Amino acid sequence: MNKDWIKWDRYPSLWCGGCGIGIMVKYLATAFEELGYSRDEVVIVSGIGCTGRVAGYFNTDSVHGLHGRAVPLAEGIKRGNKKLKVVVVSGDGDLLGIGGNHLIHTARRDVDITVICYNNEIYGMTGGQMAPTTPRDKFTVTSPFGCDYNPVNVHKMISSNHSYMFGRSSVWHVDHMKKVFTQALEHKGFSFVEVIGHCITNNGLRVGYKDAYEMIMTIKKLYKISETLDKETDLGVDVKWN
Ligand SMILES: Cc1ncc(C[n+]2csc(CCOP(=O)(O)OP(=O)(O)O)c2C)c(N)n1
Ligand code: SF4
Ligand SMILES: [Mg+2]
Repeated sequence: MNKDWIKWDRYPSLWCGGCGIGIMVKYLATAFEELGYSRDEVVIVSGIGCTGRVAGYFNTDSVHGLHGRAVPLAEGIKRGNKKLKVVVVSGDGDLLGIGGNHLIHTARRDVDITVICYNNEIYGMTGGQMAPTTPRDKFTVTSPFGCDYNPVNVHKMISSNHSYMFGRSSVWHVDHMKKVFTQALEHKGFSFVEVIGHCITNNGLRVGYKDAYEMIMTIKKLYKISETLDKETDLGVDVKWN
């Protein structure tokens, strides 16, 4: 990775040791570099949350926006200057909970931006509460007997329009993650990448995981790279053109 993409003077980062957000940042920076993008043409937009702090670490123009509003902010930037590559990086709570309505409509309008969602299946920054992405029966601090509801179907949320790209990868499958980022960034039209990750501090340790390694190994075991995205544990890409 070309180190110019990251504001190294801000490290060590505020993320906990063992958190997967930094892994995602590394492979996104590598994807930018391998695609030959210049730092002047990339804008990173984030909402609020641990993942929302990503905007502050990229050595590009970036905006750390309001909670749930990263997507409309990014849409405005893109509509103002179509030459820019506008990339949203934010959390599942931010993009799919409070910001869910914006996401549905920006995707429907096929705005040419890329949205990258770090899905740790909880609200990390505020203490590990159950989120719309929390799988049924999963334990969190606010679902001590297991979550009673089905999680949102992210793939379906963004596919109202007949043109989109949806990709899912994980913090364990790093080469795959970089490939999916590359494909999403080059996609003409709306693209969304769900990165399956983990939160060790406010979820893992509180619900019985020993450490981050154990959480990442659980992701490795559960998620498989697949030709289709039939199951929510399939990693891969679905591209539709008009
Ligand atoms: C309008 C508003 N409501 C609630 C909050 C509190 N809040 C801060 S971060 C957050 C959740 C973030 O969760 P997620 O997007 O999944 O990010 P993570 O920390 O898990 O990376 C919430 C509810 C806020 N900052 N602003
Ligand atoms: S609280 Fe969780 S999501 Fe936030 S930085 Fe720490 S491990 Fe990562
Ligand atoms: Mg989260």
